[in-house]
Amino acid sequence: MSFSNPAHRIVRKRIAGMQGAWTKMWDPPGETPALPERLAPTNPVPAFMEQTLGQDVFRVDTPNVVQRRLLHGLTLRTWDDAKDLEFMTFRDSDDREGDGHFPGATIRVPRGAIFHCLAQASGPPPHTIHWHGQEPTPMNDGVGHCSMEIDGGGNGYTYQLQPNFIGTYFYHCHRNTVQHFEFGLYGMFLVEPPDAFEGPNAGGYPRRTAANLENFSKFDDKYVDGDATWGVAGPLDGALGDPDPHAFTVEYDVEALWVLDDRDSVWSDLASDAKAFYPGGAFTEDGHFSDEAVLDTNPPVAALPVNRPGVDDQFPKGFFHDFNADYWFVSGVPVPAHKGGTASIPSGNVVPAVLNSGVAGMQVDVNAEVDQVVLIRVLNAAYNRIEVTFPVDVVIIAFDGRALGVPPFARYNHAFELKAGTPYHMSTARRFDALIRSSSPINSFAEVKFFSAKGPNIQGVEPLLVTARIPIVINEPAL
Ligand SMILES: [Cu+2]
Repeated sequence: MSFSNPAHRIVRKRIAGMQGAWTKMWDPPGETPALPERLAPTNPVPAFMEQTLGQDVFRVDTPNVVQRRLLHGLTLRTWDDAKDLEFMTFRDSDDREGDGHFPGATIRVPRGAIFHCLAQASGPPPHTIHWHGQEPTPMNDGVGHCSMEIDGGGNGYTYQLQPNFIGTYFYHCHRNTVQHFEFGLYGMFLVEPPDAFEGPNAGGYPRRTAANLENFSKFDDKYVDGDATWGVAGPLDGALGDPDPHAFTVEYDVEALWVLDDRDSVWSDLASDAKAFYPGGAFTEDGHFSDEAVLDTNPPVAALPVNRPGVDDQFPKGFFHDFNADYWFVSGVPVPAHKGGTASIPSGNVVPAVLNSGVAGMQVDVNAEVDQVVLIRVLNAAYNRIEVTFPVDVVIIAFDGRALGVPPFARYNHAFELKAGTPYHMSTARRFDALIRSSSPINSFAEVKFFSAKGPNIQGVEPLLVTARIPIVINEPAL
C-alpha cells in the first residue's frame, strides 16, 4: 500500500455550514442551565473533609458539593532525569494547598447520595467530566459533543448523579480524550456503603465494600449476607424501608489503589498545550502552539481567531494515532524501568487523606498483617492492554464497578478465586476489585505487564513493553 496512491487518501470533509450540528463544540454554555431534575445535594463528604482535615487544609465553599477545576498543568521530571513530562490535572478549589496532582484526587461518595460536582474550566478548549460507569442523565454524562461541555467563560457546570452501586469507578475529561485522559485528567470515584462517613472509622479503616462471599468461608466473620431478591435495597428482616446498609458487603482492613498508566513522552513534547488540535492559532515548525501569527515558518502562517469554524481552522500535523509508551506509573509512582525492562516501585506509598476524600491510610504497595482483609482496587488507565499477576490466591469480588453475585446482577455472575500466578487481562478503562486474606506471611510482588497497544507483531507475538512489580508484604502482627 502506498500513501502516494490517490485511492488511499482520505478526503477531509469541510464542516463550514454545519455549525448548528456542532454548537456544543464551538460555543458551549458557560452556566448550569435550569434543569427540572435538579435536586438538593446530600453528599456528606465535603463537610467531613473540612471537619477532619481542618479549614487550613480544606474549606468548603459550597455545602455538599465537590469541586473540580480543569485543567491545571503539572510538569514532572521523569525518574531517569531524562525529560520533563507535561500532565493535565484537576484541582479541587476547596483544597487550600493542592495545586493539581497526578492522578487526580479520589472522590469517595456514599451510595444513594445526591452527588453534585461543580466543574470549572479555563478553556478553550472546553472540557467535560465523564463519570465512567455511572448512569446519570445525558446532560450529566460528560461525554464531549454528546452532552454539556464546559468553557472557560462562565461559572462552570454542576454535574448531578446518584451512585447506586457500591464499587470502583473513575472520572475523566472526555473532551479530546486521547490527549486529556492520556495526560492525566482523571481520578478515582469510589462508591461506599450509605453509612461510610458516619461513626469512628469514617476517616480510616476498616471500611466496607460490596461483595457476595457466600462461597468463601474465610471471610465469614467480615461478611454480611443479603437478600437474594432484594439485594441492597430490600429487607433482611422483612421490614421494607429498613434495609441493612451492610447487606452484601465485606469489611476490609487495608485498601490499596493500583492505577496503572503509561505515557508517551513524545506526545508530551509535541502537544504540551491543551490547545494542540484545537482549531485556531497556529503551530510553529517545532510543533508549539502560538496565539500570534507565526512568521518564521515557510511559508508564514497567520494565526487567526476562529470566526468561521471550518474555514479558519489550523491544525498541526497529527500524531495521536501513534502511541509509543516510554514511561509507566502505578498510582502516580514512577516505574523505574525503560522499555523492555522490569522494575519494582518502592515500598511505603500512602495516599494523603486530602487526596482520598479525607480517608487516611490508603496504600499503593501493600503492607498488611496476617489475617487482615486487604482490598486492592485496580484500574487500567494505560493506553495499552495489561496483565496483572498476584503472588497469592485472591478473590475477585467486582468488575468494572459492579460487585459479582450481588443483586440485581446476581444470577449472571459470581465472585471467583484467581490462583497465584494466573495472569488477569485488562483493556483500557477496566477495573477489578481483589481481596487477599492470608494466614501466613508474604514478602513478594504482584506483576503488571504492559503490552503494546498495536497488537501482535508479524510473528504473532504481542510485544511486552515493561513489567512493573508492586510489593505485597504481609507480616505477622506486631507484638
Ligand atoms: Cu479536557
